[in-house]
This record gives sequence, structure tokens and C-alpha cells, in this order.
Amino acid sequence: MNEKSPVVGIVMGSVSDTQAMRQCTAVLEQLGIPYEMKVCSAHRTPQRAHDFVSTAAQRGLKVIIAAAGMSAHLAGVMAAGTHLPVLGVPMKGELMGGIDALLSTCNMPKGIPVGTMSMGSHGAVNAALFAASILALSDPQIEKRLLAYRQAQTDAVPEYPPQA
Ligand code: RP5
Repeated sequence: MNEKSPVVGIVMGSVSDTQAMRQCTAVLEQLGIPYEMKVCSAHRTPQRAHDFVSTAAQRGLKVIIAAAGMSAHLAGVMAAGTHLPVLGVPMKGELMGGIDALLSTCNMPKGIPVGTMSMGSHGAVNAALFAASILALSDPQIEKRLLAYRQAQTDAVPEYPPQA
């Protein structure tokens, strides 16, 4: 983890979400964005979730990323407790591949929004990139690194498939 004060707070509903969310932290590290990460369940550790979100802004966090599977209310709970932007990452699961988590994360009633990413590790990466886009609005160094990341990604795509 970066030594500077965290600006992104990552919470995940279970230790079992760690593998997917490591994809998120890898991108944050690549972009030099300091973060903190906690296991913080809305239903199993409600007090920890409350403590995390109620102190998030005053601790200097700018964006919260919340990953959860199954009924996946963690991102909504985070969003209810802070005005900071909350990005939800639905974790894949056993019920129809995790569509339950996708729907419960994205279908927030009006008034308390959650920016919902795609599912699993793709969403984990995109959450990091989306957080970078938000932070880049006020941080030219992050903007520079984000643009370089995107250019490298473009450069890595071959124009033609390999010969058979
Ligand atoms: C959610 O339930 C977690 O985010 C996880 O994706 C899912 C299953 O949790 P475990 O039973 O693996 O701890 O709260």
C-alpha cells in the first residue's frame, strides 16, 4: 500500500472477495493512488461498516469502493452514510452467476446513488479506473498517469490477430 494518506477506501463484504478486489488495488498502485482496504460487512459487522463510512470524509477519503456478493447491500449502506461518491462492485456468485448482486447494487432507489461497475474482477479494475477519473479532476499527476495507462492499453492491442 502507498505510504501517503489514503484517498480511496475499499470495503468488501467478505474475505472471500479478496481475490477479485486485488485486481482493483493493483490498478490503484499502478496509478500511484493511496488506498485503504477493509473487510466490512453491512450485515455481519454493521458497527464496523458504520464506523468506516461515518469517518470516511473526515479521514480524507475522496471515493469509496464497495464490493459485495449475493444480496449485496454494502454499497448502498456506504452511500447512505456519506456524500462521497460510492462505486459498487457486484461480486460473482452462485445464483445466476451473481446477477442478484448486480441488481441489488445498481437498482438503488432515487436519492442515494451508487455508481455500479461491471461484475467481478472486471468491475474491480473499472472501479479503480473510475476512482482515478474522479480524482484526476483535481489532481494533475493522477490525470497524467491515467492518460498514460489508457495509452499503454491502446498500444497493447494488436491490429490483426496472430497467424494461425
Ligand atoms: C457477501 O456475501 C460477501 O461480499 C461475499 O461476496 C458473499 C459471500 O460471503 P462469504 O460467505 O464467502 O463470507 O456478504
